[in-house]
Amino acid sequence: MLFDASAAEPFRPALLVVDMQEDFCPPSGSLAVEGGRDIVPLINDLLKLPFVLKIATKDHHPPGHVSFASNHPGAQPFSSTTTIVNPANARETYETRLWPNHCVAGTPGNELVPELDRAPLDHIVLKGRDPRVEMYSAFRSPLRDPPLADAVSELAERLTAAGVTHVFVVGIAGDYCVKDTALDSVSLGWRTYVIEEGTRCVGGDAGWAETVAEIQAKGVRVVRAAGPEVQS
Ligand code: VGL
Ligand code: ZN
Repeated sequence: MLFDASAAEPFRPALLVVDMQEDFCPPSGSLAVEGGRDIVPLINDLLKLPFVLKIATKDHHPPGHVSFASNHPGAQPFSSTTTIVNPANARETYETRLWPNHCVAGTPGNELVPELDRAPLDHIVLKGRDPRVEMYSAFRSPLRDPPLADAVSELAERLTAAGVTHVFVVGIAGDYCVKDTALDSVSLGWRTYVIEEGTRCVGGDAGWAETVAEIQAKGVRVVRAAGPEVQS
C-alpha cells in the first residue's frame, strides 16, 4: 500500500506529476505516448491524498531546442541522435535522442491536459528551458560540470524546504522524464517511488520493463497504487 510506511520513521511524502501535457497525449500530441491520457483519473485520485507537497512539472522548450530533430539538418525524429556538449566545459558531452517539436512555450501542446485536477497542486515546475541542453529530469540536466543555470530547477529546494522524506512519481514518459526524475530524486537522498499504473512509456510495455529493472537497480522502488512492491 502507498501509505504503509513504518511508523518508526518520519513520513512526509511529496507527489510529483511529471509532464502531463497535451503534446505527450493522444489523440493530437506531437510526441503522444500511448495511453498517456488514461492515467489522469488515477493521478487525480492520488492528488486527493495528504501529500505534504503536490508538484506538477512541465516540459517547457523554446522553439530552438536542441532536442528537436527539426533543428538538426537531415535528422529524423525518434531515429536520430545528437551529441550535446556542455557550453561551459567541452569535455562533458552526451548523446541524446531527437524528437518532434514538442511542448514549445506558448503553444497548445505545452498545456497541462485539462482533465488533470490542478486545484490541489502547490507548484508547477518548468524544465527544459535552456535551448542548449536536454532535461528529462525535473531536477537538473545531465550536464553537471558545471551545471547550467537554466537547467537546474527549484524542485530540490522546494522538497527540502517542505521537509519531504519520500517522493512519489507519476506521469509521462515513464522511460524518459519519470525515470530520470526518479533517479535524481533517489540520488539526492529522497526515498523514491514510481507508481506503476501512474505512468506510460514512449517504448510501451517493453520500455517500462527495461526502466523498472534499471531504476530498481539504482534504488527506486516501483509500487502499485494498491498492492505490494513490484519485483522484476
Ligand atoms: C520527455 C521526450 C522529450 C518526457 C520530454 O517528458 O518524458 N520525453 N522531452
Ligand atoms: Zn522535451
